[in-house]
Amino acid sequence: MQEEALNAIRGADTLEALQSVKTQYLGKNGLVTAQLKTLGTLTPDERRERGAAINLLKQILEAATQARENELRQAALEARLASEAIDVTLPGLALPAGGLHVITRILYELSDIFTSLGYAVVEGQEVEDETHNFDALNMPAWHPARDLQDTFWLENGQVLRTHTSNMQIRYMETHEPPLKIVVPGRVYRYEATDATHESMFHQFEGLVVGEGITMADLKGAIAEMGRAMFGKNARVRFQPSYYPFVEPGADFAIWWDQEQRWLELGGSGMVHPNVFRAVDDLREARGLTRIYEGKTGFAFGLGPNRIAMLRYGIPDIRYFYANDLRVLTQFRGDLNSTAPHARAPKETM
Ligand code: FA5
Repeated sequence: MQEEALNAIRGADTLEALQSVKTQYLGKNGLVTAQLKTLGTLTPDERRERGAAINLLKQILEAATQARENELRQAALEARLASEAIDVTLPGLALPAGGLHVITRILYELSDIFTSLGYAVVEGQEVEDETHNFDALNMPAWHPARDLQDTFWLENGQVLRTHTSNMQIRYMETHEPPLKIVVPGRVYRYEATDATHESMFHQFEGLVVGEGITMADLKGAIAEMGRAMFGKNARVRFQPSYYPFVEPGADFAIWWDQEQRWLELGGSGMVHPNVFRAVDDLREARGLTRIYEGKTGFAFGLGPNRIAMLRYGIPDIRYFYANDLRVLTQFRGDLNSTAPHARAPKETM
């Protein structure tokens, strides 16, 4: 019986099977228990001998059952650990990462270029009054640029600024020369949209004022920007142009080597004396010194959307603001490359 029982115990491959083997031999109605019940029919000597033998058998089977149970529990634990094992060397799940908008990147890049040339970065308001958006920029009420078609007027008589040039006036009104600033920002025009025109778009303005500033300084600054944006062989072209707030005025283009053509970027020129006069009037009204008349300076304003369209081959300006992730995620890129711009000190007026 011992051999038979031990085989059954060792052969039990689940805890349930082991339990039924145990019951079969050691249970209340089990085979070993039945043996004990026969002891009463024996002589005292036989009973002692046989009793000891049955007890020994009982102990052996109990020990074997316990050992088998330990084995089965250990195996179950190992199986569970194996099935739940985590491989910490596997690569993690990639979460979708956001990034800076392509226009933001261009504005940061431009800000960084001019910061390295000693310019301060200034941002300002998009809701503006006529004085700062038009009048002080030598654009009196009769000027064609003030045509209602071009401007979003608010009910209170203010406008959504049509260009970042408003910040030329705002900055000079409260700061003394010499000064060098650039102004990235949003502007608005009441225009039908098409592939190259939006009613909301971005501009990047520059203003330098001091003593003896010349057209050569303007060309140097634009050429420097061109080289930094488009490589050291970039060439700059100036063509005469008219803006009421500069004299002389010039549009500038950069030679786009890859495309073998000129890329019209924006307008520029020497700050018009009427602008300095208007700024001094505004300063005087604030109780500040008239300090700008007789100074010299240059200004420029360009469209960063155009840089992005041509640099990345984006055929339609409306893609920039449509929030289509299929477009935007193409410019997630390396955030480190723009980190210094994000850290550059910025004055908000
Ligand atoms: C101006 O806005 C002048 N303030 C620029 C300036 C500043 C001249 C300082 C002289 C001195 P203009 O309207 O040309 O100029 O606009 C400048 C640039 O903004 C254009 O070259 C073009 O790149 C961009 N732009 C103009 N209108 C739109 C539009 N509707 N959608 C997208 N980009 C536009």
